[in-house]
Amino acid sequence: MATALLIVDVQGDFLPGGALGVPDGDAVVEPLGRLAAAADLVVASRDLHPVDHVSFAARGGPWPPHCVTGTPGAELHPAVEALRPDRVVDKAQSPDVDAYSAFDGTDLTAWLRGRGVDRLLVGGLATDYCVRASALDALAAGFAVDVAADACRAVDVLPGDGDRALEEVRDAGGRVRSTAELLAGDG
Ligand code: VGL
Ligand code: ZN
Repeated sequence: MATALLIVDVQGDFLPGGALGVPDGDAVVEPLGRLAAAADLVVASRDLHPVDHVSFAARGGPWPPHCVTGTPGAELHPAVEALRPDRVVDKAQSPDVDAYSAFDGTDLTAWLRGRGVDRLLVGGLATDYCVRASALDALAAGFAVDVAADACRAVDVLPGDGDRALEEVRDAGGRVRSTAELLAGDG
């Protein structure tokens, strides 16, 4: 069986200086590169919204406009592009529906199963939203899940949101490890 790295939403608007920049968000890129080299497959997800998306403040949603299709903020970090992901999975493209999980409304489960994947390493942005939702959905779908804590960063709208998200992943049967631990193969 195979292990895939899932790189969650490492896009311009979630990086420092972006519309919804995650503090220190660019720090995830280096550990993700090391994990990619150790994984059998690499999948990158993208949050990809139409201009009138329901999650935007103009429609009463919680967020400023971000990751609008065709804008630089929607593009993957160049270092993630350079990893040449085996699959890029887009989500939350419908104007009236939001989706935090890379599995929500996509064919990702079937795509992974079709390639013999039984285990996912997960990192990216943001810990408390799309990493959390993707890891929980992966566990619910029956994959073994290791979140690389140092390869994630949180929005932390409320202080501690990121840590609480990792605790939820643990409670659901996932593991939270450092990139170094995952590469050493312990735990
Ligand atoms: C995300 C907020 C809004 C994420 C996406 O990728 O974590 N966060 N849309
Ligand atoms: Zn979004």
